[in-house]
Amino acid sequence: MTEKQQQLEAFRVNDKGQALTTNQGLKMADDEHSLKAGDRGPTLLEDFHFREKMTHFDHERIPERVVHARGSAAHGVFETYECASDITKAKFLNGKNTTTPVFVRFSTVAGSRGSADTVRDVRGFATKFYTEEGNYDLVGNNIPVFFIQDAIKFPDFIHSVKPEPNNEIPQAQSAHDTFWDFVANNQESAHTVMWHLSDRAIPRSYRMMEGFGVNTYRFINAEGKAHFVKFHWKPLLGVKSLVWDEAQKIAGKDPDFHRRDLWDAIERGDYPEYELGVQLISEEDEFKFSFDILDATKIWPEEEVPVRILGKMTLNKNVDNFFAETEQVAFHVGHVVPGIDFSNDPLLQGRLFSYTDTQLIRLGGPNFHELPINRPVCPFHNNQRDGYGRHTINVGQVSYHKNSLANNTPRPVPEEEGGYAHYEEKIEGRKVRARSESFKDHFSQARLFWLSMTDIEKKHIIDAFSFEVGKVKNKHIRKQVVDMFAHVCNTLATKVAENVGIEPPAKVEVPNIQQTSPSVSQELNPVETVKTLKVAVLVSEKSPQNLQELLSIFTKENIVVELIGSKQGILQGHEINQTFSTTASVLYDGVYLTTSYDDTHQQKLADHFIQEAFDHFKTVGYTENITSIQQFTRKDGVVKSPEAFVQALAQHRHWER
Ligand code: HDD
Repeated sequence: MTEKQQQLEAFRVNDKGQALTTNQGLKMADDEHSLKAGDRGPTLLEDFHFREKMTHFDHERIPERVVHARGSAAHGVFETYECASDITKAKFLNGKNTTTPVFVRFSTVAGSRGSADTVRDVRGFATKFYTEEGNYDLVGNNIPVFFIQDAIKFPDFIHSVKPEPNNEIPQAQSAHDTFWDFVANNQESAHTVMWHLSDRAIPRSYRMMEGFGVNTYRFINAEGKAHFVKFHWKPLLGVKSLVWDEAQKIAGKDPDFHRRDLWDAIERGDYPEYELGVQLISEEDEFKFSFDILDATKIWPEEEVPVRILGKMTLNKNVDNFFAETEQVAFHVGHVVPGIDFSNDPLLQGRLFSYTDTQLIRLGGPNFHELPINRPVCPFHNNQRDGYGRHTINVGQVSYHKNSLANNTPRPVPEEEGGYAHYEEKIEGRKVRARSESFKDHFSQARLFWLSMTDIEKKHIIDAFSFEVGKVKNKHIRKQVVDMFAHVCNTLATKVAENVGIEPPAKVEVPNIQQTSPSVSQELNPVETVKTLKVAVLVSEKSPQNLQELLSIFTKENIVVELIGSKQGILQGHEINQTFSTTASVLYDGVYLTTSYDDTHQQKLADHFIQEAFDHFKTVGYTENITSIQQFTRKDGVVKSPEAFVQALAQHRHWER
């Protein structure tokens, strides 16, 4: 058990088997009837039990997060592969095999708490490291760049992507006028929009997406030497995505798709794993790049600045209580430890204000650090006192510094002994409301990203543009968007223009980008594994008698299998988990057919199941000489044995169809 789990254990309460009491501990004889003046009479004010129960219920909700409201979280542990003391003195990154408990919350950005998981959106990837030096929060996303450069524009950007204020439509979607109006009028968004329209924005699973710190931070080692740093999480299962049609259907069939996937994987013991890596640029090299390294709309191409892998995080425990843990966890980019500091990235600087500020309203006051999930595992002492919901009973008469009554304690700790001291960066300049000239190139990296895509990735981006801009009602905005993205690629913009019924853009000059950055392409960096992919096996009484043999070929490879039939029950000793009405093809990574169905309606449903898997480029396998499959055979990824199926499944999608 990690230190954090031990700490949480003290707060866990199991109500099972206990007597029902009020919050004052009074056992109650009845919990079903309010106290009334006569059987049919009015309820009495003296019914303290009714009042307490109802009052608590009436106050059960807290404001949802203004962004990233929809999320899901898990506990785990981070372990270093090597000692990184040459670059940072942060103790949790020093030493080999150093372990630190973590809590990670994944999220979508735009939707409300109850919105669907598989919408097109950036995903949040926030990690709290409970280190011995205090909590360190790495609050990142699954896309390495951001829509804006300066935090003062964050409220504008978020207002534009959230449901429109007059009618609160649409939920959890960027495909509407205000978002695209913002994009067209704030062209710094170009690069991130390209990522947002790529497959990155519809991940297959939280377990199969990268994480990025996005902003530029600083690492400082014990000698005081500093590097600029960008953080990366790389999933061991590789980066995989849904296809758009599938994502939309899942939003209806199983709006909890990602949440369920994460939960189920951890319950099965298929613990999600991610490697932590850093890109480093020394202080001397700050100005050696064609982009400004403080600009959050820019990546540091991995080919130019390689990622150094420091360790691995494993998520191995689900929460016990969603509200107490997932909902109440409070992340903040300003929660740092010695060895980690900030850069002057103007987006990061604004974030440093916003996170604590938002917790004050969301968690109802300044004592949210005392909530079990937010407590550091090391002791904390200062002279802060009182406020709503204060738990700590600070004893003694002193709550100020300096003092002699408590021998001048709690005392500041010198830097040499582990006290946090900010990096002494030299700053000069005028006070201005302005943006540096070096932040003004908005299209070079948008084009770099585009040129780095494979053909199928490019097609998906064009399709996504056509969908999103096609949903924009205002023709002028459509035109502006098309004209804007002509600066990335004229062919792209022209195709979108055609699809959305707008005149093609005038030819404009595109940035002179020759190179590509293959590391940004998912397709060029496949991790071909079938581990934990989910397969539907279609069965009936007519299935061959060797079901067990087939299933063990799959389970040996750690494939997750569900049996689908026309009705539930037991077949050859195995439970038929789902029927065509309780599940859907879109919820699986591949389909294996062992039977045809006598009932024509059931056969129709089975055909639809296969057709959808086929249309979504998934692996389809079959054992029998089944006539219904014949239309698909000899197509890529449609295979006739379980062994061939496993092999084809590792590719995940068969785009060549
Ligand atoms: Fe933020 C939440 C990630 C820019 C203001 N942000 C939030 C969460 C993630 C991010 C993952 C959810 C944390 C959780 O699970 O509780 N945010 C990012 C990234 C950004 C970014 C990677 C760009 C580099 N954010 C950003 C800016 C501002 C904020 C520029 C404001 C100046 N973000 C917030 C917030 C939230 C938040 C309003 C809402 C809930 C919360 O903080 O706890 O303060």
